[in-house]
This record gives sequence, C-alpha cells and structure tokens, in this order.
Amino acid sequence: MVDFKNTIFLLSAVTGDDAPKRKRKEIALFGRSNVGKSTFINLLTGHKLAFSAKKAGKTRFLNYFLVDDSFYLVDTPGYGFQAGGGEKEEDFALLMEKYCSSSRLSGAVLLLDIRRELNHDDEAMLALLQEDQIPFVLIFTKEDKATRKEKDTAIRLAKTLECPYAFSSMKASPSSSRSLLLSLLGKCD
Ligand SMILES: Nc1nc2c(ncn2[C@@H]2O[C@H](COP(=O)(O)OP(=O)(O)O)[C@@H](O)[C@H]2O)c(=O)[nH]1
Ligand SMILES: [Mg+2]
Repeated sequence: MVDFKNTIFLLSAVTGDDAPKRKRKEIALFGRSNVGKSTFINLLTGHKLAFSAKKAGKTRFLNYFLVDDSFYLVDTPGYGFQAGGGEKEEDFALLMEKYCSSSRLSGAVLLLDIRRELNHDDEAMLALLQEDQIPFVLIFTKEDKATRKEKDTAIRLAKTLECPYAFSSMKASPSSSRSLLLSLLGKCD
C-alpha cells in the first residue's frame, strides 16, 4: 500500500533535461489555474508541500514530488490566465505538448472545478491526453461548494468521457482521490 503521507518535494524542472534521472512511474496533474492543483497535492499527502497561490498562474515549472519512494507526482503550471500571457502562453502550450508526448508521462489527472463547464483549454488538454493515449482520471475539485445539480452534471460528464473520477474537497477525507490515483497507477506501464 502506498503511503501518501510519505511524500517529499524533489525538484522543479523547466525542460525534460532537468527531470529526475531515475525512471519511475510519473503521474501529472493538469488543470486550469486556480482549479485547486496545489491544494489537491496538499490534501493527498496531508502536508503543505505545494504552494496554493492566491495569484493565478504562478507555478511555472514542473514540480516533482516523490510519493512513498514509489512514483512521481508532478504539479504542472495551470493553463489559461498565465501571468504575462502572449509569448509565454505559447511556450507553455509547447511545453505541455512536449511533455505529454514524451515517454516520461505515464498517467494524468485532469482537475476540473465542479462548478464550471469545460472551457476551450480543458478540451484541448483532454484532446492531447486522448491523442497521446495517456491513461487519465478526473478529479472534480471544490465539492464543498457544489450544488446537487452541479454534482450530477459532473457525473454525467465523466460518464460521457468514460473516465474514472472522484470528488475532492478541502473539507473531506482524500481517501477516494487516493484510491483513484492508485487505480490509475495500476493502469500505467
Ligand atoms: N472551497 C474550496 N476551495 C478550494 C478547494 N481547493 C482549492 N480551493 C481554493 O481555490 C484556490 C486555488 O487553489 P490552488 O490549489 O492554488 O489552485 P492551483 O492554481 O490549481 O494550484 C485557493 O484559494 C484554494 O484555497 C476546495 O476543495 N474547496
Ligand atoms: Mg498551484
């Protein structure tokens, strides 16, 4: 059994060359800025390892965490609303495309704010994962703020995409999210 509490921050990488040398399964978290990626890492691990920023678009690098000496969990920059925008936004899209098509990435977690509809960036990310045949799961964040109707809409979306999912909330136990990640790991080579 993987002990999520035994997680350490390893390094920040800008390119594949900076990534950890040792090959392990690698699961990346993708999602819009402010969707709750950093908060999710902190919830999963039970530690304040990732910075949950007030300002959108702060994580510029791939941040590598090592979970229980077993696999890498990677926090990626949130897409959309990149501080700076313009040219940087293109760099960012390219970085994500390169990363998704690299042999490093074993699986992905796409985080979606439960109260929001898919936007263009989410759809582009989904397309990228499907194209590169990366196994992925959905995490619907901020469940504590959702209405029954919003939850039902989220469930319908997951069913349409035929994608395993879990809800996440700062106010609830992360056990279903942990199980979902473990099942994803099991599907990764
Ligand atoms: N109510 C609620 N707020 C959340 C939850 N997860 C994240 N947030 C808030 O959403 C904002 C963005 O979270 P953050 O983790 O920094 O998002 P990131 O940009 O995707 O890393 C912060 O103000 C968090 O406190 C959640 O489950 N419930
Ligand atoms: Mg973040």
